[in-house]
Amino acid sequence: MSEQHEMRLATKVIHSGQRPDPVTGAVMPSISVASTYAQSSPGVHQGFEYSRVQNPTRYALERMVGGLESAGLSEEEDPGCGGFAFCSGMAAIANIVELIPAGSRIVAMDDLYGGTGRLFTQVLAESRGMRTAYVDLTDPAAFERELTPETKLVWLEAPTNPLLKLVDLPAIAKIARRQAPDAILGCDSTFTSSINMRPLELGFDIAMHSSTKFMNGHSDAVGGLIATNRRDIAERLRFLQMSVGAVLPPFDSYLTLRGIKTLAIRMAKHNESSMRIAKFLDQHAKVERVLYPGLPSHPQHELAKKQLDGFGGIVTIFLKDGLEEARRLLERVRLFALAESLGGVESLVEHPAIMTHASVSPERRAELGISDSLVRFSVGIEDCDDLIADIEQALG
Ligand code: P1T
Repeated sequence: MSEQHEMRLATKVIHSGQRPDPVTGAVMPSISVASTYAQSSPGVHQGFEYSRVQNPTRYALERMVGGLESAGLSEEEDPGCGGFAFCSGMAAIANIVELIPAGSRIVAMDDLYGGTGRLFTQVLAESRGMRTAYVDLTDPAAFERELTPETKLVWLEAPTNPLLKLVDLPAIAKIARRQAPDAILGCDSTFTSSINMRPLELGFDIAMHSSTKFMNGHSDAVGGLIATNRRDIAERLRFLQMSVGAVLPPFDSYLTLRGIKTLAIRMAKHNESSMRIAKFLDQHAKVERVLYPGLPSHPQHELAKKQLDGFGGIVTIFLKDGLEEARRLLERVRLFALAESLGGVESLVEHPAIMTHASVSPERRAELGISDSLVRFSVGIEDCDDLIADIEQALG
């Protein structure tokens, strides 16, 4: 691993945790589909017993994730070097919450993917008595007020979905370590991928991705990834992965690993084109306001410059004319597909209030500012001039 720490990210995405097949020399792992492995005597095997527990293709992906996120665990400490692959982003988050006792308090960012809030409030509150306080973590003082010693998990996204709010991770970590030393600090890094930000390097315990998005990047596999630099968490999470069984299957593990190989060049293009599109939209007469961390008008632009290695592939706008205008835009786009999800090579656009954040109550959406005039673009890696032309014609 020490060699891998010296690699830069564009090299890590190709080589982290990878080695040629010891038998054939193949430079990519095979898709290992066997559900079980032969033993020479009961309990005597080559480290593989049953595919839910150990799978070589999944391990190759997991070691990649551990390396990308600077988890720093050796293969002896954890077979995935601190990286874990689950069958969806939601399954990854659900397993993380299994790390803390029933009845625990969670302090979470107020702006979250709708499905995450639904899991905390409509599932885990009932099944495990979890109590979640939603706080605007852009304000560390507000976080400090909500943080009790009973808090067992701090959960946030940065930038958030869909409002692209940023959180000062080292500042949050400092307060949490002082006031709630038992709390596990987790960051959903879906919007940055491992290229634009790495939470473990900023004092957090867990980085998590919906790999359905940028990490895989090709809109052809649903998955969730986790990395941790804490041995105790890795050990428990490995146990949970085996016990709960929400593992990423071999073929999806292979696709995700293949996708990650181009992550660095894809993110460079997402970052570059999104900046251009954000500037274009910022000048457009029908647009009320553009939210993009790379624009000086973003309220946390200075933090974005400090904390992010790229401003990301998502641009969110408020239109002047509300739902009518939003509908017209969403029905008229030709290259951008009107669809949920984000982070793929193809450009997507969606309406958070009706689509991804429909599970957030209308009152809560109003409080947060997820209005009917809000539209979220996921900028793909097509020629940016074509994308701008598409938005221009759709806005009429
Ligand atoms: O869809 P799944 O792989 O289970 O991941 C859920 C998830 C978790 N975290 C964030 C920040 C997400 O954005 C998502 C999924 N989001 C969408 C489908 C979306 O369009 O926003």
